Amino acid sequence: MPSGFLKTKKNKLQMLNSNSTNTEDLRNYQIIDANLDRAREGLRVLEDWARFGLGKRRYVERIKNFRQILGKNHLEIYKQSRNHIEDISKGLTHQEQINRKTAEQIISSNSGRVQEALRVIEEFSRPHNHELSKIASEIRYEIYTIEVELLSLSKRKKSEKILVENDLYIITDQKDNLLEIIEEILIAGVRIIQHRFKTGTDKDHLKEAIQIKNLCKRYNSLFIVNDRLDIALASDADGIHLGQDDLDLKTARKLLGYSKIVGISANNAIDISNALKEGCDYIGIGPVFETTTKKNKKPIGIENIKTLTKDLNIPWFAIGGIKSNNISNLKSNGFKKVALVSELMNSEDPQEDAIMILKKLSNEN
Ligand code: TZP
Ligand code: MG
Repeated sequence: MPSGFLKTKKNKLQMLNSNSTNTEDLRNYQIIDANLDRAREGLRVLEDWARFGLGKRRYVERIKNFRQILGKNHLEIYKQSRNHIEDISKGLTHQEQINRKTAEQIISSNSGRVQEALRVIEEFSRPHNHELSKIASEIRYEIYTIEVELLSLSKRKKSEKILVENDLYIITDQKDNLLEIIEEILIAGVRIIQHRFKTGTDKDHLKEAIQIKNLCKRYNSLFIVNDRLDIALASDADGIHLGQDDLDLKTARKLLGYSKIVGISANNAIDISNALKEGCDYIGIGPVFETTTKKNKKPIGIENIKTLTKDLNIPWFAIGGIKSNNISNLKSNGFKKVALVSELMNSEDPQEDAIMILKKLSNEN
């Protein structure tokens, strides 16, 4: 078949089925064959991360579907062209491949691999297999979105791990030397900080939030903003903490995206159940005891909290009136995680006190 042959629909089909394929066609088919394999391999990496790394069935199903569509379109003529020209670049690796260590790097590079392969398929199949070209283009666009979503979910997974692995959650109060206090607490080993502010200007809050966020980042710690979604977004916080009168969880998720965690304050069975249904990442329950930080909130007490948290299987933090000297009592009642404001914010030596509290929370004592 001469090159530049006018390809009517009938002729295209004939070409796909005939044995009289010319050299240019064979080259194109070989390229498509290699790239279909490449795309499916990359998709398999993304699928397995969605499955085993994230446990996200929805993504597993979507990605598997793409693999199957590409598999069905991997025609015999493409496979038969596999060895048309010897592949002189076989086994070639790049330093970048060796440097890939984190799940995020693997997701990014394999999404890129899939996108590139699909683009090649799109170009080289266009003249003879318009259907495949269109499929490649459609899947490529979907992979752009899936890449972003998988990366966000992976980031959130990291934050969730910090929530699970750490038992001390520190909330800020307005202090002149707040940054110093926070750094001391971070040095002590605290890995979760919530920035809480009730008075002052937004400008100052944002400035301070960014400073705390940078500190937290340096110490691989979570930075969560209380109440304010705008400040959380602008400071690129790891998440937000919402009370029952704040923005609802669904709206917060919609605006924050998949990468951020959302914590909820709940102190009764209905609020806890709603928070769980809507997919919050952790719950703050309290006040356990009377507290001057939230004067008009009636304590709910240890026994009530025990009942409320009996079947709770996400991280939860008891809050309200918790001090270094009542932690062992809470621990003996089965409480594992606590959140504190005044105990460390008003401490003479926040670092030393944080170390002591961390010790009490661990099983060392
Ligand atoms: N939510 C319930 S009690 C409380 C909040 C924010 C305040 C806890 O402060 P403190 O000083 O640790 O008692
Ligand atoms: Mg609030």
